[in-house]
Amino acid sequence: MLDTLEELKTKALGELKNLNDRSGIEAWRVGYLGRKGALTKILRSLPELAIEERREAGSAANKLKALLEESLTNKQESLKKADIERIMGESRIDVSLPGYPVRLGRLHPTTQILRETSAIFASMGFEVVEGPEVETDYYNFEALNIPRGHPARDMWDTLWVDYTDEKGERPMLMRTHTSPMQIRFMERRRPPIRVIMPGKVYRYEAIDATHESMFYQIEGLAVDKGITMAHLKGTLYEYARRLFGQDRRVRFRCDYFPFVEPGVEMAIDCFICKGEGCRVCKNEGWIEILGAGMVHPDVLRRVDCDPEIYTGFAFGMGLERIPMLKYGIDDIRLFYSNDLRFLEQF
Ligand code: FA5
Repeated sequence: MLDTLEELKTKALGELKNLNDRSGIEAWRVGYLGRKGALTKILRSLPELAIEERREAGSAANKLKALLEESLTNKQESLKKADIERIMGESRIDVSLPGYPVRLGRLHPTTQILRETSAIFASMGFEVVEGPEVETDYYNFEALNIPRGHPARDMWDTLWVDYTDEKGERPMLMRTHTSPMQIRFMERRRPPIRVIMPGKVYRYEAIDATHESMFYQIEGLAVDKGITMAHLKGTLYEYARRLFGQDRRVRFRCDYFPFVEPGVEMAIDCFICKGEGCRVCKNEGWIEILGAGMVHPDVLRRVDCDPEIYTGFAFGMGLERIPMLKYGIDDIRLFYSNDLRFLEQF
């Protein structure tokens, strides 16, 4: 019996040594240690042996069982380790390498200027309010002294919303300026009023270096007792100085807008040619950035505000023109064409 056990040991360990796959190892286990395995059979036959032989053979068989079980565990462990090494080698994971840097986004130049502008006006006591981009004819034109058929409608090439009301008219449009917010705000609030109202506006426009069909405006409105043109000029001078520095020149000239009287336009000297004339300023030396004026008495009356008691100023500024001036950007089309080479400079 001892010889049989010795033979079994040599055979089993020899076979196990050459095995390299899980199914082979499992077959080996079943063959030697399973319910009908070779060693199990020997262990079961021990009671048939004579008492002397049984003791010796029993001890040897149990030792062999322990040896085979331990060898099996070792083999399984080394196989697992080899598997891990193979996977690590294949996918080349080096956990000690630093990770990829996270690319941080940044604020769009329009957003940056909008925030800077809002902060400057806020420091002068103006609040910030937003309004709808799809407007009615009433707020965009009628309430601003521009009735149907008025030639001033030609100043704003309008994108109309494809909607017809019961009277067969098209009353909805994409707002062409932020001025409708003057009416919306004054309908709800009594003077004293100091507010800026930024947002997108839309025009059916021939696009060039300084004209887009979608751009931002900031509307400003101040209504109170005793507001004069001097307040308008002082406020806008202060804004220009804070944003562009003391040496920038500012020009006010008479202009016409039906909802202000008198009306002006404000321009800043061209940053490219320093006033000598170039493509960007269309050889004028100046770039117009806003329209402004004293709120028309009829506009005040329309919102139940007595023009004998209250006066006010309003302005509407093209927002993209501000970073163009500040950073020397010579084409407005760069703002919304999503070119990272441009956007990453801000
Ligand atoms: C208006 O839109 C008036 N609502 C401004 C106003 C408000 C006047 C309050 C009086 C009182 P205008 O069409 O000129 O005005 O536009 C105002 C500014 O928007 C311009 O000075 C210019 O800076 C900018 N702007 C106009 N058209 C474009 C365009 N196509 N692309 C980019 N900016 C533009």
